[in-house]
Amino acid sequence: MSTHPTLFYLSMIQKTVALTVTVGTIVLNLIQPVAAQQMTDTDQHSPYILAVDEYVPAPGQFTNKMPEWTEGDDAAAMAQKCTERLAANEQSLVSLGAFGGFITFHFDHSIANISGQRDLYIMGNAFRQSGSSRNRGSSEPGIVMVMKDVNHNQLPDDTWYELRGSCDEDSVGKVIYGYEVTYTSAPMQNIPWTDNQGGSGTIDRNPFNTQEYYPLWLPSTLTLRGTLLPKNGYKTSTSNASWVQDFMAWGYVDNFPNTDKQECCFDLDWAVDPLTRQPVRLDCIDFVRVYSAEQQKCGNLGETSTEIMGAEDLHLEASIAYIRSGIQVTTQQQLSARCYDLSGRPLPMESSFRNASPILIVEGRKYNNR
Ligand SMILES: [Ca+2]
Ligand SMILES: [Ca+2]
Ligand SMILES: [Ca+2]
Repeated sequence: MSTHPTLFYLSMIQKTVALTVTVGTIVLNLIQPVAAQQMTDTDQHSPYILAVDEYVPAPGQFTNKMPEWTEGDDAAAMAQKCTERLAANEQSLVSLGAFGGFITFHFDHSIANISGQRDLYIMGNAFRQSGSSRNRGSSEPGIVMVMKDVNHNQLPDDTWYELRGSCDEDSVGKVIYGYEVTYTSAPMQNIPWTDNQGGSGTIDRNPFNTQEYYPLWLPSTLTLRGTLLPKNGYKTSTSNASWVQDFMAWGYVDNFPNTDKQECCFDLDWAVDPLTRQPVRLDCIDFVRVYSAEQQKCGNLGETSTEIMGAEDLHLEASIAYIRSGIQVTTQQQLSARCYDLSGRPLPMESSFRNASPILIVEGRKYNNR
């Protein structure tokens, strides 16, 4: 788990804001806790990833390599290496390995769910087969999960929701929800796995990547869970080098090329419970997770493993405006129950507040009370 460097979340530490409230001729100096969404204490916000919280790749041919593990690196060091690759639109690749491998990251503000718009752009390294008019080439679909920091502790320890994708609609009966795989370390050998469906297999070594394939900073067995998508890889000839992968129709990371931007953009309206698939209404989110959602091997290409190259809030200004509106509303609501005069006597704030048409000042910004 990484730390949150120099982060200041208005809501998450229950920031205390000094208020000056003028009600008619009465001037009150109040201390009010503000419970709004997450935002760093700066005037300049970035639409790009601020930091990576967790990096738990499954075994794979690019695990320990992208980013590179070096002796002594623990989970926090590996998360920091991912931050260096992804934050501030750096656009270096991070590989998530085989099924279930994941990464969790956050921005310097909550991302609002703007109605009727996609909210989040996530880049991978998918590409279209040259000369093909079909939607196929290299597609290693990863599933997006999102979380709101409901308990305001700056940690991704609340409830994860999944963004549904096209397989929920066009592959009914072929998707396995609640899939679970356990990998076991086998130094410098193929990595064995078993799943909760009675299946088993291996993540195989190849001559192109000669490092250890099991994540070296993690325990020697690793159980990863999620939604398993139907296999999308197949051979186009008898050659083991002729594998391609069909693009899923929509809703996955590392599925379409980044240049097909709309196909790499996600709507928070797609959020569902990961198991029941019941839709969930989210007004904003604080953490994003991407996990590798295939368990397949494609000849010389090896195992399918989602890569991520960065992410972007598609509507930075709208997200910031939403957070600021949350501060205003929450503060006004709390004022009705928490106002006292200068000698400490409770005031019937709600009625006098409305009748006097006061101006509320929060951090130097003025708001009308209507
Ligand atoms: Ca939206
Ligand atoms: Ca939390
Ligand atoms: Ca890829």
